[in-house]
Amino acid sequence: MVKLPISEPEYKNLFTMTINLLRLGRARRIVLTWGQNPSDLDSHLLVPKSDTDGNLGFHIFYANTGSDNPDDYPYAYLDVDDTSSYGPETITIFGRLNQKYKYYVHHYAGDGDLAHSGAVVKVYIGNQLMKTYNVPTQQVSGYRYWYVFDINADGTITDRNVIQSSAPTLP
Ligand SMILES: [Ca+2]
Repeated sequence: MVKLPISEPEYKNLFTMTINLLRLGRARRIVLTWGQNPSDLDSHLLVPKSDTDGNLGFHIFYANTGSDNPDDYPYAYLDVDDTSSYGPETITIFGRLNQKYKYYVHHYAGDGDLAHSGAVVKVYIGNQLMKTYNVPTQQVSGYRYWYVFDINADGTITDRNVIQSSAPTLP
């Protein structure tokens, strides 16, 4: 019989921790930063419905931040709502559902507009930088949504990168 150098509960804890670290290593992180103005940009992620539940999808934003438990739908969460310039705001996606996601930024409050915000969105898988988006520099007055990208059902990313008048919606 093999004797473990640690107790069974300790072993189970170590196992769970290791699995969670592996998951974090594959997690996608979407990081939004910006300049001084406007003071409050917001990160939004539209998560499709789960494969098993009959839900209608999930809208992650400051008032509905998702779950930081990788086992719980929507398998994604927003860490903070920065309201006083610069960011960062980070949305982490632990597990990807095999349907389309949409990510966008909303100019919620503050002077100026998106095109002059200096906003940048970076997408990482683990610690590897996969994509960098700079906000378009042409602004239509009153347009407050920067639709940045989709994550497709197969995991590839489709660039959108447009400033528009309304928020994207779930399919
Ligand atoms: Ca914010």
